[in-house]
Amino acid sequence: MSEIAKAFAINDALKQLGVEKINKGTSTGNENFGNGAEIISSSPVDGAEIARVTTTTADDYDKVVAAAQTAFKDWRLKPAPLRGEVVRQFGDELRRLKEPLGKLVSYEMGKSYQEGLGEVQEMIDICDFAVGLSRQLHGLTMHSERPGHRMYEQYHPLGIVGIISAFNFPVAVWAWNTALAWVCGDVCIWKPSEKTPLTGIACQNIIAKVLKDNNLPEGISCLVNGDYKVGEMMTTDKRVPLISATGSTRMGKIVASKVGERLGKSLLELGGNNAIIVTPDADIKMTVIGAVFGAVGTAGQRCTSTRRLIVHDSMYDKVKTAVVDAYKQLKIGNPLDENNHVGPLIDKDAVKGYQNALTKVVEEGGKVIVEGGVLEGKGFESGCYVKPAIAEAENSFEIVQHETFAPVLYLLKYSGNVENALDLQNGVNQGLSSAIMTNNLREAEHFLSVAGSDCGIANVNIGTSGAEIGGAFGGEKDTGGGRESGSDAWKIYMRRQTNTINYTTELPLAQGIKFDL
Ligand code: UN1
Repeated sequence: MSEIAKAFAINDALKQLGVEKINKGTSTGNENFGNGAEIISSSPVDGAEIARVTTTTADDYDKVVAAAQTAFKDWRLKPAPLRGEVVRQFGDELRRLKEPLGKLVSYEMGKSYQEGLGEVQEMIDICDFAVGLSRQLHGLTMHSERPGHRMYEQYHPLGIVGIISAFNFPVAVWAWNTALAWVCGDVCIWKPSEKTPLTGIACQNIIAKVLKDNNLPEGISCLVNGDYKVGEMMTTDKRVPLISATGSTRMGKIVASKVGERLGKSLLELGGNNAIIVTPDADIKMTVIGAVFGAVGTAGQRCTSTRRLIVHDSMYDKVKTAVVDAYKQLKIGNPLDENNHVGPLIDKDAVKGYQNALTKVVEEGGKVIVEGGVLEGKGFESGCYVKPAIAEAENSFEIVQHETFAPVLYLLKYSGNVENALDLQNGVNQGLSSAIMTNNLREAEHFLSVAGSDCGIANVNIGTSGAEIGGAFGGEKDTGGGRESGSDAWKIYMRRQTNTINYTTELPLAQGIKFDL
């Protein structure tokens, strides 16, 4: 074990979470199994192996689906507020285990400990939200056009929800989905990223205990592990009516077509290419904080990370100097040390993607103004630590159009009015998050109007990342169109049924059609 891991008492955290050196990566709740090859979970923090997790074979998968189907028959009959009570208990367990789980998230994924704790907090928040929601799964009552008829709608659970999550938010995105799906009466099968399998086991252990303590059937929460082949078992499986997938646009297109082929539902939360527009009326101090956190927080590995800064020409030099100066203050290193701002990328492939972006932007005519580079030497043995970089670029560059999951920020210039900035901002295929920095009401409202940002998230005087759970989260265009988390995102986890009841002795037909026998 490395000095870093020792100092951070990782072993204690693993013990508290019940994860071991070798873990069975398939679980129906009471039973853990997994007969497939092992995945090695290693930490990008120090390059050390944390543990191994066995993957899910086709037979294992069928066993999981059978347990989930059985559990659904029971779970769907429980009153929704009772399901909410179970989610409340899950939230309490997360409160109790916030520190060890936050530590494991940080160590396995490489984000700062503060962000690891923040991620567990998002899980707790969505549990609280779901508990309230369990008493609010409302449908509407409509007026029938026929006398003596009553029409209303109700929402029923779908059945099995398949969740495919990404490495960058290894636990929160699962919780957004699963906490809502559970109160809706669904059961879940989760495939975490093969880059962060251990946090998945830790979460499954937490919920399995809650379900057991409540004498609930196993199978309400299930876990599978493996690469895209295990994902494909889920996406092609008619027994799984909804697939919620988070990841790249490339992956999302494959998921959408597989699920679409069988007319299943998919909830897609895919790539972003998020911009902050900085207008002549922007507060520079706020702009710098928003832009720098957005670009380098989580080492640029959020789907909401700020990739483009679109600055008015009258402010350009000022903003450029302020942001470049701020980058000079950044400390890169062990993310478990609170003094550091930027931790490692997830793995060496991500480092390659980062290097490629910096080469490409220069090839296309851009100019690097904050040099990047891979850090070497003591503390950087994992080979995953990179320097956050900034390049002046054009929106039309191929590399600027592409989402690179790394701390590379492109500076773009606009002139004239805010419409010109919006043309740039909307001029990419992705449509997740967007922001404007301005104290000008007209510009702000225009940005939010129908002619403004085309993204699922549009913020004023806030950066692009760090959304709260209360709003619906997701985006348009190549981001996939899905909405998770707050607002009425719960509706995708349920099927809507329209019910019309005739309490007369006649049988009038709708639209006044006569059909007399
Ligand atoms: C993601 O990167 O997939 O808004 C999710 C944010 C976080 C969630 C990001 N609350 O940045």
